[in-house]
Amino acid sequence: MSEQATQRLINKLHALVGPAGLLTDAEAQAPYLTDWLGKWKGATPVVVRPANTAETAAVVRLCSETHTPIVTQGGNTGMSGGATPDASGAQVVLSTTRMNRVRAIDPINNTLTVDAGVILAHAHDAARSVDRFFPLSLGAQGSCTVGGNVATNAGGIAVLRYGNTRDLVLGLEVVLPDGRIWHGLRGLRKDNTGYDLKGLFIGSEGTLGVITGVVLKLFPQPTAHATAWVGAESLEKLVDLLSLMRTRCGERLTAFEMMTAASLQLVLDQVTDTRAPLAQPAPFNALIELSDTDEAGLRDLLEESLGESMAAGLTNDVMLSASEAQTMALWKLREGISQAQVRAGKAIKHDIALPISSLASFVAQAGQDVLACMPDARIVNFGHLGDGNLHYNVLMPPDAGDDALKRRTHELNGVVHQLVTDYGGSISAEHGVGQLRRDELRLYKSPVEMELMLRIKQAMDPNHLMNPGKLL
Ligand code: FAD
Ligand code: 2HG
Ligand code: ZN
Repeated sequence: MSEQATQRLINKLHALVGPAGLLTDAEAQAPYLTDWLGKWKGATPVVVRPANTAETAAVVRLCSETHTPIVTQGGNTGMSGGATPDASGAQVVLSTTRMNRVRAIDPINNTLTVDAGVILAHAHDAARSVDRFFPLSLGAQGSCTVGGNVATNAGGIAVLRYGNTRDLVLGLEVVLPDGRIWHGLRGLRKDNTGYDLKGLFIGSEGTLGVITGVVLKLFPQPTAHATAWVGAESLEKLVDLLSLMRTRCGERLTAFEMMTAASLQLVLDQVTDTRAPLAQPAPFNALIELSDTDEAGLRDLLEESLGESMAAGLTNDVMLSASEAQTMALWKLREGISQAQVRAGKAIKHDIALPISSLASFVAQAGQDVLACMPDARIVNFGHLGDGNLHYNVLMPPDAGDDALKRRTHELNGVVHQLVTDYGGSISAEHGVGQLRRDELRLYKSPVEMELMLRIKQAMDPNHLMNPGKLL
């Protein structure tokens, strides 16, 4: 874009959103031009921050008329580079962070309607204010937005009980690529009036439109929790324990998170104020949580189930949390892994999903294949075992340069993702495709699936202005 064209665009945007809605200064723009991991960097003529849906529609219409590409950004906590503009300097960043109103709460219908820029933790607070519960829970909940959660179909630690974001959304309001607004903010549990349009936008990573409003499903507030940390000798045993816990505890089993000894050690080394929960380190660990609206028998159920698992030889060490402070300390160990990895150096990340029954066999084979390819690899394997979702990350030696990282990323991705595919898994479980997996996607999805996705994109965004270079 020429300098004059850029200035004309900025002037017109200024007329639409006012000075509070525009960032043109390099220092003010900086946080919007790189991601949480510091992996991607981009440039933009302007960060535009509309205050509401009408302003968003006007901005998108202007961008459509001027053929200006848009990168929508929420809390910028994504891990696949989806919210970072490219380096061309031609892509406008549209930040949703000023759209942060709770629009309506209906405790009878069990729904919460929010602007897309509402921070996830604020959605939790809003639900709690009417004695209801919104279950989506992830380490970034203090800064990610509900719109970003929908756009990435975020998962997190309660999917086992409540499902992914897709299962928690009843309605959407979306500004389409030509600036029209789709008013789909329905709070209905049943609505068979044709194609599931909202389903198209969930997980679309900003490539089909800008989500501006969301109707979320609410649940009864669980008032009782029982939490334990367990150690196991093998992943097979942990998977069997998961099965036992599901059979014994049913819906009360809310979280079943796994981390290897190496993942736990990383947190203990890198995050202050943490200590090992078990006296003897175990090769595989699980953080297990039960929850219910009724305290009666919950702790006993956890204790009895874990007693049974010890008798069956599935676990060799168990620590039951005795207080809320202890529970928080256990969760700090689990949630501290991402930050600990960043401190420990460069990591080659794999966010993969497998059938739960194949996890142990996959991990055994992947360990051999990765070490054969990179003998000095430090595998940091952890994740949401209850959903079959592993964060199978590989830490690079501290002295590895950018070229080595690039080469090894390519090799390791090939090894890990081919094995994932052989086991019937997914190479992108919960973080989204973004820039990270875009080129690999076409290697692992069938030509039919790719063609259908491209046709949908072409039909909805024929000028390819919504988040170009991401996902497809
Ligand atoms: P952004 O990062 O701003 O954007 C992500 C993508 O969504 C981009 O493609 C962007 O264009 C698009 N987008 C954002 N808002 C909109 C909108 N309103 N309309 C259209 N498109 C939009 N993820 C999990 O799934 N599970 C986890 O357990 C988890 N844990 C995390 C822990 C940490 C410490 C961190 C840093 C991240 C974690 N994440 C996790 C990843 C991240 O938090 C989620 O992907 C989250 O949903 C992103 O929300 P956001 O608002 O930050 O989106
Ligand atoms: C988690 O489960 C997040 O903690 C982040 O999804 C995973 O850092 C990662 O690889
Ligand atoms: Zn995760």
